[in-house]
Order: sequence, then C-alpha cells, then structure tokens
Amino acid sequence: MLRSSLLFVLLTNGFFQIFAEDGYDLWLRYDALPETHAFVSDAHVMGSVQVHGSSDTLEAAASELHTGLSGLLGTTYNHVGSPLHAGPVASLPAEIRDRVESRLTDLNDEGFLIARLHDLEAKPWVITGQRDIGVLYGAFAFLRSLQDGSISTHMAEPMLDQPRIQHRMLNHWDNLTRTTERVQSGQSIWEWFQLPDYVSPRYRDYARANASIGVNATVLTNVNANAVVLTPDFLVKTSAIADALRPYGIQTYLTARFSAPMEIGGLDTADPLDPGVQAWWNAKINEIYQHIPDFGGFLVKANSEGQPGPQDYGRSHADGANLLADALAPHGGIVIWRAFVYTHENTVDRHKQAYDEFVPLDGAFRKNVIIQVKNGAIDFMPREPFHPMFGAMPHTPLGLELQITQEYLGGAIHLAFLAPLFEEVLDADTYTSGEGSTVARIIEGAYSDVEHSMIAGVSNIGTDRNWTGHPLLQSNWYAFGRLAWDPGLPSEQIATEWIHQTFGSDEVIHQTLKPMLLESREAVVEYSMPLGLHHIMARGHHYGPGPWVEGGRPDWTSVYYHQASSHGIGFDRTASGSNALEQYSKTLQEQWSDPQTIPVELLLWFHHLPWDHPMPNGLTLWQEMGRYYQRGVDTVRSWLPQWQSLKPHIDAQRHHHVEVLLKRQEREAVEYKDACLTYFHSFHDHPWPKTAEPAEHGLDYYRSIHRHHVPGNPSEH
Ligand code: GCW
Repeated sequence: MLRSSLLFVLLTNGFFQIFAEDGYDLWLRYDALPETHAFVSDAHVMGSVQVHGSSDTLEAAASELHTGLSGLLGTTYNHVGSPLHAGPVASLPAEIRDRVESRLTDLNDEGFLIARLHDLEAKPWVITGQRDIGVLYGAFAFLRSLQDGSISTHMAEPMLDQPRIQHRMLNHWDNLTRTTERVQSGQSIWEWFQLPDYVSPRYRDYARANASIGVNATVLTNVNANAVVLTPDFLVKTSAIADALRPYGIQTYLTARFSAPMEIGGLDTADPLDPGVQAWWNAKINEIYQHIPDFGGFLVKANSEGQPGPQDYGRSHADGANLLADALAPHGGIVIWRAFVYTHENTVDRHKQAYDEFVPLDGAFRKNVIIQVKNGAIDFMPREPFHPMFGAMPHTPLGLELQITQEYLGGAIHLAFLAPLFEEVLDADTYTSGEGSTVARIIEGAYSDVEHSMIAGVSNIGTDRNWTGHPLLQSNWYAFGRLAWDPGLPSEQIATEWIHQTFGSDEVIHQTLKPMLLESREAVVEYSMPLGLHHIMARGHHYGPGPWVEGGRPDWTSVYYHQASSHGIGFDRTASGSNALEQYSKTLQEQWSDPQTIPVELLLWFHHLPWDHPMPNGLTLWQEMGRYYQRGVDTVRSWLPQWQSLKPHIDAQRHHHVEVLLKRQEREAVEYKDACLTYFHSFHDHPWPKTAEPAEHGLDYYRSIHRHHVPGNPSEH
C-alpha cells in the first residue's frame, strides 16, 4: 500500500530572481501575471499546495508549484483560496480520488489530469496521474497554462494529456574534455573533472527545464565516443549526474565506443561474435547497473565517419547492435543504433547508402534495439526531404534524430526557430502504408508491433549563462521537447507558449516576435540553400558559405552536392541519375520525378536543370535563384526595426543581445547570398539576376574569407 503524507511547501524562489534578465531562467521565469488575470484578481481562486505522497519527484513537483505560483500570482497565492492537491491518484484523499479516478484509466504512466472540483465546497484544484512523474508533468503543464491562458478558473472539464512518444531524448555531442562536437554556446555543461564530489546546481536546473517540456532521457556524451566514459572512475561520475536528473524523470544514457573491449578491456578484438567480447560487455553492463540501477542504455555510432564497428570484423550492424542489446536486456536497457552511415569508398550517392545498408536488416534486430534515423538522408541540412528509411522497416522501431544545435543553420548566431522544420518532417506523408502514413505515425509505431518509440534531438545546450548562446534559440530546446511529447503540436502554438513564458503576455511582443520566429527557418533556407540546394557550407566548422569547397573526400565537398556546371545545377536523383528517388513510395516517385510537379523547395535536391530552365512563374531557374536568395535576406532585414520597436517592452539585457545578433545575421545573410550567387554566376553567361541586389564584392573576396576558431569545430579540438 502506498504511504500517503502531506507536504506543506515552504520554499522560496529568491535565487531565480537575482539573475532575472540574463536568460538563465529559460522559460521558467514565472514573472508576475498581470493584475487583471483571473487567478490574480481573485484571491479565492488559488490557495496553498498540498502534496500527497512522498518521493523526490513529488518534492520536485511541490517545489516547482510553489516557485511558480509565488512568482506568477505574488501575494494572491495564499492560504485562503482553493487548495491545490497534487499527487498520484492512489495517494489522493478519497473524496478527490473518487471524482477523478475513472478519468485516468486510459492514461499512460506519464500522463496527467488537471481539474477543478466545483462540486466540493473548497472548489479544490487537483493535479494527478497514475505515477509521480505524471504529477510533475501536470505541475509544469498547470504553470504553463496559467501563463498562456489555456486554463480558466471555471474549467468544467479536466485537462488530460500524455506523451505520444516513449523515449524523448537529448543527445549531447559533448566530449569528456568538455569541448563539444557542434555546440556554440560554451563548453559542455558536464563538469567531469569536478565530479563526483561537486555536483553543479546547474544539473538540477537542466533537469527542471527538460521535465517542464517532457524530455525523459539524455545521452551525456558524444556519438564520436570515448571509451574512457565506461571506466570505473567515470561510471561513478555518471552516477552522480544520474542522481541529480532522476527526480525529474530523466534516464541517463551513454555512448558506447564499439572498440571499448580493446581500448579499456585489454582484449585483442571487438568482434561481436567473439565469446570473450560478449563476456566483456556482459560484465561491463552489469557493472554499470551497479552504479546506475536505472541506466537507460547505449547510443552507438558505428562504422561511420571513422568510428569503429562490427563491419571491421565482417559482421553486420545487426550483429553489433544485438551484442549490446543482449547484454542490456536483463536490466531493461536499450540500444539506440544510428543509421547515419556512409562512406566515400562507396561511390553510390550518399543519399542512398543508409537505406541500402539497413533496410535488408529489417527484422534482424533484437526487440530492445531502436534504429535512430536522421530527419533527412544527408545531414541536418536547412531543408531535406524526409529520410526514405521511414516506412521502409516495418519490423524495426525507428527513432527520429533531429538536430537542435544549428550546425548548418547559422550556429548560435542566426535566428532559426526550428519548430517548423521539425513539424515539416513529422507531418511528411511517406505514403508507405497508404495516404496519411506520416513520419510521426511511423515513429509512434502505428504500422508495426514494435515496443519502442523515440525522438532524439542533438542538444544546443552549453555553459553560456543563457544556455543556448542566442537568447531566442532557447525556443528550439523548448520546441524539441514539446514536439517529442506531442508530434502533432503546431509550431504556432509552440511559439505562443514559449513567448508567454519567456517574455510574458504583452500583446505587442507576441504580434512582433511570433511572425519573426515562424518565418525564420525559411529565411535561413532561402539565403543559404534555397530550392533544394544542400551541403554548400564552409569546410570544417560548417559556418557560412562554401559552395566552392572541393578536394578530399568527395562526399565532404560542396561541389559533389550542387553539381554546378556550365550546363546547369542540381543533383539528379531521378532514374536518369542516382535514382535515390526509388527509395521513396511510388506516389512520391511520380510526383517528385517531374520538375513540374515536385515541390519547388526540393527541386534541385532531385533534379539537375539548365540555368535557363523555365520556372512556373515565368522566371528562369537562375533568376528564381536570385529571387529566393534575396527574399531570405529581405526577411532578415525586416526583423531589425521590428525588434527595435520592442525596446520599451523587453528588458535591456536580452533586448540588446538579440539586437546585435540580428544585425550580424543580416550582414551574414547578405554574404551567403553574394558568395553563392557570384560563385554560381561564374559557370555561365546569363546576366546577374534582376531579382537580386548586386553583390558587394567579387568571388575572390568571398572565397578568401576565413573564419578562425569557430566554436563547435571538432577538427580544431
Ligand atoms: O556530419 C556530421 C557532423 C559531425 C557529426 C556527424 C554525426 C557527431 O558534422 O560532427 O559527428 O554528423 O551525426 O555523427
């Protein structure tokens, strides 16, 4: 029987006010709601919080509710109003439990219910779920709803919600040295050398922020893995982090380097079929669970970009994944095996390689293996068609990998609100199980009997005081979590929620900032890689233009992807070219094989076309390219005066920071446009497009720009 107790919450929220304007508090600021807000103007609406049950997770919920309500409601949050009862349903007082229990039967373990019980004299509020973690999620949802106005004091029907995806996971591409693979907002937040003695309070704030949006899993280390993290010293350190995250419902995972048995185990092979290797992993995994009883499992990058893997021994990806899966299974752990594999030794279009490699293995993986597939087949470009593996492996759980950090979208400098990108891939119709078989439905497992569902995001979090470098890019962490919880949420709603919690309810801010956010990703596409162009960024750090990049591995150059010549531009992936198109459903093949019917956004992804190819609007392709590049620049240019108009409405510190970033973005958007257009112009004799402003400099100038020490550049570590 569950022990039930009553916690009276007596915490203060002083700490979070000291640094109120530097962005540290993310969307958990809890600034006072306006006096006209129904919860503020009527002192009888909200009384004190009473928590039923006892656990670290319930304490976290109590603390958050107290901090949140004190901040939002000020002195209206008192003891005279309706009490707020929070706790798992089994611990609630009988008169409350009896009124809500039947509504919970269809909720999963992480779901919650929020209600006001008008028929009881005190008109109490209740936040409950089957489990403590549901209560915590409900607490965050309640605080969010107070701010965005989606809850009313008269609410007649309970609010119910639950995650549609099981594993909602951040992937930190963080090294043990605290450098990061692609993050531009400081160092890794994991202070390995300080651990396990000093556990930074930042881990708890990280956990709070994640729990507030439903993230329930985190991989602490880079997929380009270091076996040292599996040594005893580091397992003790990992365990200290896991302890800090656990109350917030977050499970800890690590990346496993496939050659670890050799590097830290002293074996002379890592062959997955070798009994000695199997024994080593079994023992290692038992050891991990002694330190971290609820360890989540491993994320593995194998036989990709120089990482070791089963193919080094002539074995398949399934042999490799199953080796780890078998050792993790007795503990309930899972393996997340990445499908991001390609090699320049294979001359087949890189777009096709992951599909070719993995689809024949459908059904060969253990049940506790998830194959993690990037949203597109190349690599987190500003726009890609969805990855053709989605829908092609019905017997295998496919997890979606998104990139929150903006490796190819202007790093932590350019504003690109990514909810529309995430939404685009989730809503993409694969037609693999008839109309409506979207990527989101496939990940959820709607067309298969798989046991796991997952959405992962490569984190943009670093040690910068505001966590994400650009103050507005906190929204991408937020959007990721919300969409992993509910892949059906519209970007517009996510933007609205985030602005309410980050900048308050001032209408002027909403009317100005929301359109900026919503159009920003498209603007980046247009000034950098419009019309299906891709992979035309600078070498190494990937920041800024580099359409001229050639030499070395072809699949790491720009010329491999844009194929510009005197004849035209674009990658022919139709039947006359690489035929990557054949990896998609017949319906899409028909639509996309014809330059007249393919969505213009994907045109040059699949087609190589002459510079004077006529576009539907009567312009030539070259003029249309000019128009797109210019439109991207114009959109960014329109933001500065809009943002400046918000000066009286936003605190000086955040306002100034964003203002200088927008100025820089405009300058660099012009550079991207001019670098690409002057470069592409060098292939043909058509005049500079009238649709675009002339370039400020000649091609040599753009080619000579060399950015030193761009953060998040693994080749400089
Ligand atoms: O293209 C690449 C990035 C690498 C990254 C890789 C991957 C972790 O440039 O930095 O390595 O994607 O996803 O594995």
